[in-house]
Amino acid sequence: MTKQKNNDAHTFSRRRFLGVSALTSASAIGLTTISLSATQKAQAGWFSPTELVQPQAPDGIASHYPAIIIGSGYGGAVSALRLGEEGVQTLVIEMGMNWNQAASDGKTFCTMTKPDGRSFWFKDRTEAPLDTIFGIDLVNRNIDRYPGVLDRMQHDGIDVFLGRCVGGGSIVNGGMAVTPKRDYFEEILPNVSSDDMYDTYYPRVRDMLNVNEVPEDIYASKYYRFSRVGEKTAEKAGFKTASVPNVYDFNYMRQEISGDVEKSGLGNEVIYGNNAGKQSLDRNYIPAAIGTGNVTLRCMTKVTRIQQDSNGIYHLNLETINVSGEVIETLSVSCEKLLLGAGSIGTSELLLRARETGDLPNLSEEIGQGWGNNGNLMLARKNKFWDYTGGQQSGFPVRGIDNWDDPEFPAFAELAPLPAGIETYTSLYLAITKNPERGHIQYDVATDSATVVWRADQEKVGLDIAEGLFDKINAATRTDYRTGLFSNGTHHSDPFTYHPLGGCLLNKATDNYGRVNGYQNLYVVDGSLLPGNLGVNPFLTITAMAERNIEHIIANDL
Ligand code: FAE
Repeated sequence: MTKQKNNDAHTFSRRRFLGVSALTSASAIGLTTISLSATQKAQAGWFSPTELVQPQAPDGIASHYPAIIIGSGYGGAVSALRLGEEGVQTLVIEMGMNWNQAASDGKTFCTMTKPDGRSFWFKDRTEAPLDTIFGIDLVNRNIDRYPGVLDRMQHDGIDVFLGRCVGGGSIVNGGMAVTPKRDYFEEILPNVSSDDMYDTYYPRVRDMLNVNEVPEDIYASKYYRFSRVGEKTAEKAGFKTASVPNVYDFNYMRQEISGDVEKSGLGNEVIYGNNAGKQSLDRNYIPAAIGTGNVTLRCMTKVTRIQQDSNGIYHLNLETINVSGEVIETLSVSCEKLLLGAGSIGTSELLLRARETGDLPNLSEEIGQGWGNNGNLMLARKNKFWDYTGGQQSGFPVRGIDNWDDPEFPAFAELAPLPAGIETYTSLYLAITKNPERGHIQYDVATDSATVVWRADQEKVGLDIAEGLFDKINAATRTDYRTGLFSNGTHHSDPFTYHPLGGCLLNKATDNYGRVNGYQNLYVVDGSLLPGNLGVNPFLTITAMAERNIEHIIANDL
């Protein structure tokens, strides 16, 4: 084991640089295994090539690792970097693609207005959360089946959107990096020191993810008129608004406005990936992890089964697919420490399958419980004609209506863009309501997959809160709701979430640091640890919690 922990900025940026070049060159020649070559490691001077654990084929992986991480989203990426810095040879397994190569149009990712196969995970047609503009079918398109970045999973009573690629949700999300209110954090996670989180881990991850706030000059531009109108109408009804920090680089956006660079955040590049200004995980944690020389990433490879032998070693079955979705290789790998970062649903599915099929029979009944949609729903209002919102809008939200502390209609409602290219006089909101309802995830033997169970009456609790709030805005501004955006003919979305949370709750299915009850050396590191409603968008908390937990695990379990 070769320790390389060194957090200084120079070392970090050198590792990140090496990792980015490894990701880019692997993407260029279609490799699914990405790590620093022995030559790069030797050139970097960190250790001699003879220290390599096992020789690897150009696109192969070793059969055994001290640590394996499933999933390359926030929880997986943080854990990979910290284990790599500690000198632990670690394999990260990711079912989605590594997106580091421009296609024939010169772009890595496609836009929301001209989607193609790069947008969705093996679908024939896009399934965007908004279906129509004024009832006209202008949003969704037929596409080629391809391992695109975004997935929409239909569950029992709710649809769940997920990132399916190297970087997980960081590639497809809106970049909103919000710290929860401290008193609410203490209420929902009473066993986690809020001093540690608010003084150490939240600041650390804000720094790592390059979180910044929109400067006044950009906010005053036409691209944020929709947001200023949203603030004005909310304030007219007596509501407070709050700044929403983002990982989109606003210095880059300023150059987009001046025309010095091509439009990216201002060019409809959001939920199908962003080609320039967004600081997703493939630009920070993941390349820095690979750059330690101790982390290997295997993409297009799904973990299908987890077993443990009598020596406590974990054995994983893997399937590698090609871009048509055909399985081209089946593999098995083993490890001493197994970390699950496959997201709320992916991690719960793997553990439920292992429990129900008898592979890991000592897993507790808590697996699959406590799932929540973070109170998510979308809703639209009309504005007066003088409150036009603009046909060109930034794709990255920066303000929200903060009504969280209201006992009657508690919600944090983000002022979301609707960059339709034409004037719509519409305010769109992504509301996070304080919905206390919880669903669960169950394993279906017949389909060998997990399903979220969420009832219509559970959804209605959130909708009632949101409508209570927006009824007041409509009354104060003498406006009404907007239909024609959602296929159900109403002014709000059908049950869906961008923020699946829970399924392996901290201090219920695991201990206070994500160690899974019933097994040694088995850890959960992602959003499945967190209670089903955080009050704000979740990735900052998932990342900060992963930093806290892996630090404790490295100090105590290695
Ligand atoms: P996640 O990022 O989902 O990563 C899990 C990874 O595991 C994925 O890459 C999967 O492909 C992979 N995986 C799953 N199963 C397997 C398997 N069996 N084998 C191998 N790999 C597997 O997990 N949050 C915010 O805070 N702010 C926002 O603005 C925001 N906007 C969003 C917009 C959209 C459209 C979506 C979909 C989400 C948004 N989110 C936002 C949510 C956020 O991205 C999400 O909470 C985190 O990405 C979850 O992080 P995890 O590490 O839990």
